Amino acid sequence: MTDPATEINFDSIVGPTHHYGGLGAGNLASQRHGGNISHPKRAALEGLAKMKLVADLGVHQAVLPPHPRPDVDALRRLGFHGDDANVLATAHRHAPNLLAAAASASAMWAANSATVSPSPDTTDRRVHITPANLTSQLHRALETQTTAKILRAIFHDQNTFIHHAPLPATRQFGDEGAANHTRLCAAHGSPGIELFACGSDDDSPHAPAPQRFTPRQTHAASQAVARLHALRSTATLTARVHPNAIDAGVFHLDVIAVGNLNVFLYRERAFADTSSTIDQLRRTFAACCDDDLIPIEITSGQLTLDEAVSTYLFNSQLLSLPSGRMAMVVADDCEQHPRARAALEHIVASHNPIDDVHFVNVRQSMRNGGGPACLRLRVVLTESQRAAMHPGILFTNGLYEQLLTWVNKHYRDQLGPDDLADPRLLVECRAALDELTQLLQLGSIYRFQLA
Ligand code: SUG
Repeated sequence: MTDPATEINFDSIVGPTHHYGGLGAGNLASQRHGGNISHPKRAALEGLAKMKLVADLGVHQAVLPPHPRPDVDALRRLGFHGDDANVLATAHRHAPNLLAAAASASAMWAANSATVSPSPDTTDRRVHITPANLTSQLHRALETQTTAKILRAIFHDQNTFIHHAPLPATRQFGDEGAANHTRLCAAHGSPGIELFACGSDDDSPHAPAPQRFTPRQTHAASQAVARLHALRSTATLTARVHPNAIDAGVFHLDVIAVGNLNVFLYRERAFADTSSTIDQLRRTFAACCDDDLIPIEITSGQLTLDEAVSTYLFNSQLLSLPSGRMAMVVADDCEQHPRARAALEHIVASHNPIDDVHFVNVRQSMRNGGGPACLRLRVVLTESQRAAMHPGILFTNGLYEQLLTWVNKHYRDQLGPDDLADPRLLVECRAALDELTQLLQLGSIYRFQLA
């Protein structure tokens, strides 16, 4: 009997401390908006509305809970002491950048939480999960342990899911998770090929490197994840993102390419050697998936590199619908941008399975460099594997209503840099997360709940 597989989009609920810290390395939007007033309630509601849209399209949707912030334990590890209020006040006075990092709600970008390889791709037929170490920046590196804990709580069945430890937390193994990983296949439940993208490669020290921004994902990290996940080497590819793209603000592959099933949408010169990468993808896909890849190239004439980064057209969710066709969920910045809109019209009009575009307002996240695709982690599971995961996180209309009430009850309308030191914010955040774990029936997953 067949056990059909489908993709579940796991979106992180935007946390109550969503703010603009100017923290994102190589991330132009984050740098531009650093210090601005943020709107956490609006951000969380925008995220929920996107989840509702995806669920209403008939695509499986689930949630990940936010992380407790500000992370006072991290500030204590950096030498701030006293009670929580004192830790926050002294960090605010002496190192506001560290407080901003410790308060970041960056776990909202679930695409960076982990790399997941579904069972048809792995030689032991289990689902492999590696939380990203996110070593490139402090605020993101603080996510890893909590992410690992949350993923273990959700995917708890050891016969089905294998949880690997994050890679060693050194620059050599800088890993930013699924944002640099694309799976292509003929059907979700059949063996696919996995493309890993990196920004630097110790094996090719003479290859041109970005001059302005340090790449976040290394070749060594991608290779280690591929090994851990027991992927077939013949079905695994690594490619370097073009150094000029990284310098223009493409800090993850998902800022310049997106794939689903047999479709790969990318911008010309996304990779250091795009034509050879696409050629390799075609050949590997044909050999492993017994089907033809449909590459869709957007040219520089259609969208310049700067336009790709400012509109985030490629940071769209490319979804398989129950009808067998595909739809894109796109940031509404593209709707306002005539050339991005024209590129989307061209995609829909061309001969490929994509025939619909849905615009979403995720502007609070976009101002920190996170579009629709950044906000979700894709997990392909068979029906029986889905039954083996914690059900409380599945997005239903009932959960949606509960989450709306929960956000409206607990979230502030706005936050500025000074608010991060307010000890009441910490208390509010803990109360909110404590209630959320009950809503999601996750038990006590946060350290503060064990104290
Ligand atoms: O790592 N922004 C995130 C955005 C991550 C987007 N994810 C994907 N492309 N998949 C980052 O740069 C900004 C936080 C701040 O500035 O407050 C930030 O971390």
